[in-house]
Amino acid sequence: MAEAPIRTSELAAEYGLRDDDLLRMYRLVALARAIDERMWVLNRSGKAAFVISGQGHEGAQVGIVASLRPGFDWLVPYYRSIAAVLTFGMTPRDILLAQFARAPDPSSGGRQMPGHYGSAAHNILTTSSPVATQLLHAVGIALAAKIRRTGQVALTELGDGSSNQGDFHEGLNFAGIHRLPVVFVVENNGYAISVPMSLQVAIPNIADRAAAYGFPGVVVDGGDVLACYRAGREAIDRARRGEGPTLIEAKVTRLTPHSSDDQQTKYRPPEELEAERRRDALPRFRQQLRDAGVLDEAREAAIAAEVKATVDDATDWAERQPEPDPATALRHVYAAPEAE
Ligand SMILES: Cc1ncc(C[n+]2csc(CCOP(=O)(O)OP(=O)(O)O)c2C)c(N)n1
Repeated sequence: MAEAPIRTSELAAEYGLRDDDLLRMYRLVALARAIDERMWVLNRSGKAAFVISGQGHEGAQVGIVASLRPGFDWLVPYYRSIAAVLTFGMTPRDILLAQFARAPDPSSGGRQMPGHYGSAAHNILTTSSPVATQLLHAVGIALAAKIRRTGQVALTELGDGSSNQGDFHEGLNFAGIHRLPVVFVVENNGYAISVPMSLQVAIPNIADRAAAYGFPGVVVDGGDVLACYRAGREAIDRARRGEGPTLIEAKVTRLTPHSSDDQQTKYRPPEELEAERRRDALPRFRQQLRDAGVLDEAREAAIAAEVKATVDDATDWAERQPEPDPATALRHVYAAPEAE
């Protein structure tokens, strides 16, 4: 059978993309959502101790990270970065290994709590629990890239609440002074656990803080995958050209409680939760691709079936993997001699 020609719809052309790029992004958003939903099922059925979710953040992450070069640039994630690490090369099996805390888990060998993604093989730095510390790591990586003239870009993600930590301001200040190749992505979901934006900061946009450090701050609708793609591409290109950092604030929505240990109905009214669903990137992107003639029923069904099979495989396979050997409990805690 002859291969179907690669189409470029008007929508794809508007963003300098091809239809298969759009479909790849759509699949990643759908895949991240399906993995996330599976993690909650595993938690509620007693198989996974803890879940911290990226539901409502996927479109922003896929769109923004799409312009990084996997295996060359650096991604410094946080606990909601499931879609970002998938876009940058981690696999659904990798995510599920972390969720089950199994020995082959690339993030930490089953040692960290779930949601602390990392992969040495993919230039994804290990996630650290204290929020905003990752900014300083990304700034350090960007400094090294500048000194070594590698052309690499570091991109880090964080929440709105994390932008009130001292680390955030120190990191942005240093990056601004030295014009480092780093992109800061604040995924503003309106809450830091139960604390709403209005009680966290006295300004409407976190992006405005970039002005104090001498580089652009950009606000983007985090439910609009292609707007995020454009913002990410511009920031990454700018960093690679040596023009310095960008702060992107993606206004996203948090569709789940803060974590599996939280009950958001205690502090979010039902009308708010209902309204938030309308901002979700997944159905919006699906409709956009249907309207543009990129996604038809058959394609949509094929992607859904493939995503389900992939998540089932990752779940069953990861669950069968061995737990870490207790004798190795101190590995990665203390520096080991080089030749052991
Ligand atoms: C330094 C530090 N303080 C407090 C915590 C506990 N904590 C974990 S997540 C979180 C909320 C962070 O909110 P935000 O940055 O808006 O991210 P979100 O979880 O909303 O995506 C807090 C306070 C922490 N992990 N580290």
